Amino acid sequence: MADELPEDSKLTRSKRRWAEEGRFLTGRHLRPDEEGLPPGQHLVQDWPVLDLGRQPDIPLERWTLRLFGLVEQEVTLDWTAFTALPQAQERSDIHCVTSWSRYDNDWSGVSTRTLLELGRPLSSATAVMLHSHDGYTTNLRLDDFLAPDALVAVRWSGQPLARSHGGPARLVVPHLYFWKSAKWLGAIEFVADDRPGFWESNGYHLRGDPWAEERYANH
Ligand SMILES: Nc1nc2c(c(=O)[nH]1)N[C@H]1C(S)=C(S)[C@@H](COP(=O)(O)O)O[C@H]1N2
Ligand SMILES: [Mo]
Repeated sequence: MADELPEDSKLTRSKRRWAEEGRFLTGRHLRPDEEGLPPGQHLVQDWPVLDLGRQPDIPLERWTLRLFGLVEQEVTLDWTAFTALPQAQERSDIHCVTSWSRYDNDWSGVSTRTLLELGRPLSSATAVMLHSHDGYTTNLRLDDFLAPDALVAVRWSGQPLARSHGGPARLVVPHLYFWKSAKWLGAIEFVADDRPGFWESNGYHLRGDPWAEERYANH
C-alpha cells in the first residue's frame, strides 16, 4: 500500500535539526497567558503546505481506506462506501509545530468514532498507527484518535480537499500538532502499544499537545 519514503528534503533535514535544538520552545505553558494561541505559535492567513517532498496522486476509483491490526474484522472501504457513511462537519484550528497556526478551518468527512464502530478494535488496542500513500506514518493514542472533533476529512471549506493538502482524504486531529493529521491516508492500524511514527522517530514528541508545548522528544 504505502510507497517507499522519499529522500530527505531540505525541509525534512531542517525539521530534524529544530528537534535537536529545541527551536520555538518558550516554556510559556508553565505561565499561561490570554492570547488564545498555544505558546510559541503565530497566526497565518494563508495555508502552508508541508510534506516530505512527494504528493501522491490517488484517483477516486483506486482510493481505499483499510482498517486493520487488532480489530475483530478487517475492513476496506472504497470511495463509494466511505462517502455513504454519515458525514460530520467540524470547524477547528490548525497548530503546526513549525510555529504557524490557522483559525477556523471547516472540514467535512467521517468522524473517527464512526470508523471505530466499523473496525471494532479489540480491547488490547490502545493506539493507532496511520499509514499514508507517501510512506508517511504517525501514531496516536486511541483516546486522542477518538477526540469528538477528529475526522477523516474529504472536504475543506465546502470543496474537495486539494491534493497538496492530502486529498482525497486526510486525518484531522485538531487538539494535537498538525503533523499528527496524516495526509493521503490509506490505512489505520490498531495496535497494542503507542510506538513512534515518522516524525516521532525523528526528534518529535510521541503525543504532541500544542498547549503543553510537546514539540520534541528530548526537550
Ligand atoms: N502523509 C503525510 N501526512 C502529513 C505530512 C506528510 O509529510 N505526509 N506532514 C505533516 C505535517 S508535518 C504537517 S504540518 C501537516 C501539513 O498539512 P498541510 O500541508 O495541509 O498544511 O501534514 C502532516 N501530515
Ligand atoms: Mo508540521
